[in-house]
Amino acid sequence: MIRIDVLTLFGEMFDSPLNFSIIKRGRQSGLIDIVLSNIRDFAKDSYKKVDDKPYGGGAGMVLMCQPVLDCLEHVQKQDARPGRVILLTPQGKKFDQPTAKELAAQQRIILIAGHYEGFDERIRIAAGAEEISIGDYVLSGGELPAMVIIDAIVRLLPGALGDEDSAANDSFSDGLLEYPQYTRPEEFKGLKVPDVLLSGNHKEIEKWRKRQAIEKTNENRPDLLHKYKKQSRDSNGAVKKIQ
Ligand code: 4HQ
Repeated sequence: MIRIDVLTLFGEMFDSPLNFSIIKRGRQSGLIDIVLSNIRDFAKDSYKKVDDKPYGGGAGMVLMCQPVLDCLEHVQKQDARPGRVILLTPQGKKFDQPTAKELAAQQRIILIAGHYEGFDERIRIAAGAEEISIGDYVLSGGELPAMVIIDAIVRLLPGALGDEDSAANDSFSDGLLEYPQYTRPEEFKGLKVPDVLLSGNHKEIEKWRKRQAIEKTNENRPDLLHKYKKQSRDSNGAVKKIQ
């Protein structure tokens, strides 16, 4: 069972996301153990202070080394497995599906979420932490990024998704966005389901879906299409035929 620790000042933010749907099922069925710890419990003074002004001046507050590192030491002692320590920060490496797969293969992960403030750099150094960002925008805290990462990991654990679902067909699994899907009725307010999907011709359906996936990726994520073309080159360096 994979263990994910989250160090945070706002554990209540996790209550709802961790208790619905696939994450709830994953916890109930023993696929994953999620342990929240409150950094403020490790504050030393009577005000429970965990942050302070930045040296050199500037706006905002900075999370102090002592409460975060004491909290980390405390959770590390709870389990013999060392665990990768990850700071959620916009300065980190961008989170993506390959990273989710890599993390889903770990035994233990420790996520550190700061709220409002950044981290004293010595937290990263002393903890031997990696830094991960979920995207190029600024949030008010690392809690939502921690939840995003947990969600992406849990659904990749063997047995987390029902039989009918599969992580294999997801967007990104082959480097392209997913093709468009349709369900009943065949016509809605004059909008028809493409004939090919009703044809029963599986080869033609497969070709149509591939073409649509490429068009969608070209339109919305040309950056992904460039990667896809590179990965699709054969041993002679020629681009494999896209039908
Ligand atoms: N923040 N990906 C600032 C983020 C963020 C992101 C988390 C805001 C950390 C201190 N984290 N706090 N984007 O914007 O991970």
